[in-house]
Amino acid sequence: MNRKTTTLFALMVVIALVLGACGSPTPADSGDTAPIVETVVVTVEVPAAAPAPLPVPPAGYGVTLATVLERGVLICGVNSQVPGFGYIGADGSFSGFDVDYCRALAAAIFGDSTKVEFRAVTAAERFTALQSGEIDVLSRNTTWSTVRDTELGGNFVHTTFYDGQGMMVPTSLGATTLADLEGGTICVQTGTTTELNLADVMAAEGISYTPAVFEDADSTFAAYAEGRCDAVTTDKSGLISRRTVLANPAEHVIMDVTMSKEPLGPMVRHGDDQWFDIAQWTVFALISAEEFGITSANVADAKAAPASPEVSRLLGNEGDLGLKLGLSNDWAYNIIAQVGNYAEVYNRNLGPDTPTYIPRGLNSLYTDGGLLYAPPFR
Ligand SMILES: N[C@@H](CCC(=O)N[C@@H](CS)C(=O)NCC(=O)O)C(=O)O
Repeated sequence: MNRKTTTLFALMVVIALVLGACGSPTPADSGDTAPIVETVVVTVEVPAAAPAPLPVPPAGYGVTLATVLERGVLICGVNSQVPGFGYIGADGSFSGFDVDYCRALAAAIFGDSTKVEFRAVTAAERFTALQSGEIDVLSRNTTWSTVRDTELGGNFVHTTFYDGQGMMVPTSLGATTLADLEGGTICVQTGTTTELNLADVMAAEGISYTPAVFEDADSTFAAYAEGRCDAVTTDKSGLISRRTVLANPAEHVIMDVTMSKEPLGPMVRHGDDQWFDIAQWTVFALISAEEFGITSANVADAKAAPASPEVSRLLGNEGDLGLKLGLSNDWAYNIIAQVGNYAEVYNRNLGPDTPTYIPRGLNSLYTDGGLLYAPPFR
């Protein structure tokens, strides 16, 4: 045999059989309680080895980050008609919870939260915009579902807002349950989970109704405001948001009914795991910062004197977590310094001091009874 082999190691297997431990029955008649220890030495011959090659990244890996870096700006698909989540002001500027996620992603990539271009997309056009590469990421009150995750070629990162579908009616209608809408007309937007859930829930409850279907939120809620339908349905967040821009919000009530689960969060294209990781860990950096009590106001102090090794890694003092994502090591520091932590983003857009106030509820940290929980930074 001309193959050069080397004995690399001898594997010593020490098998300790401790009778009576770990549930092993002690023979009743043994009378000997000393553990029996048997040592087996096995010599294994393996080829003089070259180091194992690193796994080859699949085609598509890294393409998105490279494209975004070369372009010098992130293109984020957002809503423009839902105040508090994605809204375009009279001056053309975008604001909202989903919009701030885009800014956080830009801060992670460029160290500059302003290097983002917002592209307003309707419900119906959003997935094509992502698939075609017109946008790098979709951050637009979009529900994570099986078909979107498979057939529509998307990957959802961690949910940023846990929601559920609701129903709004004029207070004067006096309707408090879905059954009260029997025979009525319900305004709903096309290209949404809303449209599909409405059909499911009403069929399951045996309630007949006529859907009035519209292309975007403005036309849906305009029809509702004109009395062309008895009720309007969408995510509760959307109802709370759009009620604030009705002529007289106090004349409309959101029923105490939850028709579905709507986990809303950012979506990226299939096929680029590096980009997915960046989008995903941007969410976790926001949540983690809230868990650690790190805010835009104290992040510089937290970096100068980190309270724990994990904070040190999160803020890029130790380790190379940013480099592993393909970013600089201060990526999370930049997110927190420029955009804030999850609570700051939430409160800026949906907090008690905003017109679109939504109590945190399920969107609280797990330590406060919510569902937000970031994996370890290590
Ligand atoms: N979360 C649901 C519904 C999202 C949705 O598109 N909601 C409407 C009603 S609030 C909306 O945002 N419309 C704004 C627009 O089309 O510009 C989904 O992902 O399908």
